[in-house]
Amino acid sequence: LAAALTLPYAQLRAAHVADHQRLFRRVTLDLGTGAAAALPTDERIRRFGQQPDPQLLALLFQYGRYLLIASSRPGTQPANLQGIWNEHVRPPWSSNWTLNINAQMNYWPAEVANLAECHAPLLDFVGELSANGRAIAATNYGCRGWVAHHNADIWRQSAPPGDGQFRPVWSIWPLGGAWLCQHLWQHYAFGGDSAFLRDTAYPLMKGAAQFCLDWLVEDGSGQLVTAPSTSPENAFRTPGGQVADASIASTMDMAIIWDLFGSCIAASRALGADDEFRAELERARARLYPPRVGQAGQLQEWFEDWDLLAPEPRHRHVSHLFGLHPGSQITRRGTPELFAAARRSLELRGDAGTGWSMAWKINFWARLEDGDHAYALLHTMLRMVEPDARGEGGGVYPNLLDAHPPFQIDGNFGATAGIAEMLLQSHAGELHLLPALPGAWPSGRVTGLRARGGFEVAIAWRDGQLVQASILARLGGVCRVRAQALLVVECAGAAVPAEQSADGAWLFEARAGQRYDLVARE
Ligand code: FUC
Repeated sequence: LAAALTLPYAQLRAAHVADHQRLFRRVTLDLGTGAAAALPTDERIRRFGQQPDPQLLALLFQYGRYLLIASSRPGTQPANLQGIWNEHVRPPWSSNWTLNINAQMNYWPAEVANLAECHAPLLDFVGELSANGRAIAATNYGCRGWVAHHNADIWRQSAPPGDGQFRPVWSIWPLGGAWLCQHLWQHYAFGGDSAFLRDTAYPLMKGAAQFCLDWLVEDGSGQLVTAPSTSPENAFRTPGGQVADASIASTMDMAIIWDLFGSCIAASRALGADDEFRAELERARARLYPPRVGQAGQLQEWFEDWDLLAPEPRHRHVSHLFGLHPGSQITRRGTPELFAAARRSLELRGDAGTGWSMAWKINFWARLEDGDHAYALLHTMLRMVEPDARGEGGGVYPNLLDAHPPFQIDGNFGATAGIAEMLLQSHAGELHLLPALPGAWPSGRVTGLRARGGFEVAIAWRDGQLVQASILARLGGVCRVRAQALLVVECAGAAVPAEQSADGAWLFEARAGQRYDLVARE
């Protein structure tokens, strides 16, 4: 503040605006507009659904980007449950970082919505957390590597919360660090910074993977399971009627470990290092207890098919679908049976929930390529919540901040990520343009979204059809694109040879630094 006071107001403001715009203007989203856009935000939220107001969703998307720009910059703390907007002396859940969904959700938009430098505080946090995490892994578990549990704070505490008094649903969940490692790998997957991968990300990912290797045990049939194991914050009921928290091999445990081992394998390959450890991970990954389809056609949440007996069938956490999002184990074209089962699980869970729960479901429905259902959730999420409301019904406050309730910022970030996911996906080894476009957005345009592999993408559509896209290849290499339309690829006005794969994707060779225009063939 002392430094700020030395500058005249106009100069300070100009510096602030320039700093903000440098990041903010990288992405534009136009979903159309209407008369409602001239109204104050609270009135627009109240009227949403009664008169068309697509711009309010573009605003919600950009608001999440604004909040990340304003609260998470290199050298700051990562965005926590209330971000820098906490108003309480004793805030809900201590304004901490909850690691079984909330802190990660805050950073889902960082890479895709072109704010990679705003990811830095979380990436640093992982390194800091691993220091305590190493001691906890050795002391509590006798395991190598590092571990973090359900909750962390400004002192980077990584021990199980609850002083031995909490229910297992909170205290027995040693996968928080492993999940956080996904962010390290994704930062590399989007941006391709090999020095970051070698010096920062891989050592931390390896440490988390070492913990998991030591934590896994054989189940008697040669498969590897976690034990004891919980599915964040949810309980189950056995056919005998016993309600309990802890079992073995919850689907989420196994999916996080599958994801972490996979990214460690890919990282060590990209670095050309650590062959022996890679082989160890490959052997273990093949033996992980796999995801299962239960009697209702659902993806099982538990080791046994207990989902239909659950005491809370509509529980806000949807942990067992980690492999659908933010993981990539379950994809439409790669694992059609599990993909259908994930859809069934989501139907059984329903749409209602806290703010972040609805935001996660937007991302799930986008991955399920059901734009209309994702849109329906956006609509539900724009339910106005009065500032003093309590309870489970999420929505937004008059200023668009997410209501848990009370206020929790994760739902804002999750909604931004979800809208991006409706327009562009890149988790399945290809750029999927408009994978989940809802009927409510017939025409529009987005620019500046990022995709894994170092691509930056702009897309324009009309009457629900892709018209044109532009792909800037920052790193180069084979670019694999999926779109509803047949594509013509050009670079600087000249045709680029593109071939179509058996399953309908388009492939062309991209050179680093070049921009490619993709035009839908009439
Ligand atoms: C988890 C969630 C709650 C809340 C809290 C901060 O415990 O289950 O809904 O988001 O974190």
